[in-house]
Amino acid sequence: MVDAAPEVVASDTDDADIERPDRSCLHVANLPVRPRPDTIAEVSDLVLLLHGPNLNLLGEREPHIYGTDTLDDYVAFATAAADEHDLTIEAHQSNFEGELIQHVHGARGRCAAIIINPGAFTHYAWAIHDALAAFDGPVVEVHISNPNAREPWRHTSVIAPVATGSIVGFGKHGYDLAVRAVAAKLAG
Ligand code: DHK
Repeated sequence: MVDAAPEVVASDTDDADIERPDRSCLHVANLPVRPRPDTIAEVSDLVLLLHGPNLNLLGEREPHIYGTDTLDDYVAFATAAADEHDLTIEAHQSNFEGELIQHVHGARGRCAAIIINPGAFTHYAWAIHDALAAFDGPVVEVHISNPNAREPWRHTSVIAPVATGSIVGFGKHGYDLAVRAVAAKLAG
């Protein structure tokens, strides 16, 4: 549930007789209000689980970093956790930014939450950032490794600012934690 926007009232210490322009746009309460994030949760148990580029190679790719579990294993971890919370995982992987964006768009009004490991798109894909910003519901960013402990270019996430929260560095346990975080958020 979104907290009510704090009321901000412009201070008014000048001469009351001076004609002023309409300053209502400075009033935070006048900003458009996005639908409550839990609106869809009331009718859907679907959680979209998205994986970005190269994550189809999990199990073969740099196992010293990403381990030996396959993408199917990760989806299975998430599904097992979701079962415990009466949630349903819908999983997709793509190496294409536009395809991931289409999945995010397709989740609008249909899925209760999104869990996303955007792969390297994490670090520069502003279009995924914007797509997620247009989704009303919890968004959890997950990374198998801890990007902050790796090369400097991985230290920036353009996804984090539009995520409800980020879980990094816990390998497969991150997916379990992500589902639990979503369940807790949806429960209010
Ligand atoms: C996966 C990737 O493919 C990288 O590009 C990210 C992330 C980290 C992960 O740890 O899951 O930098």
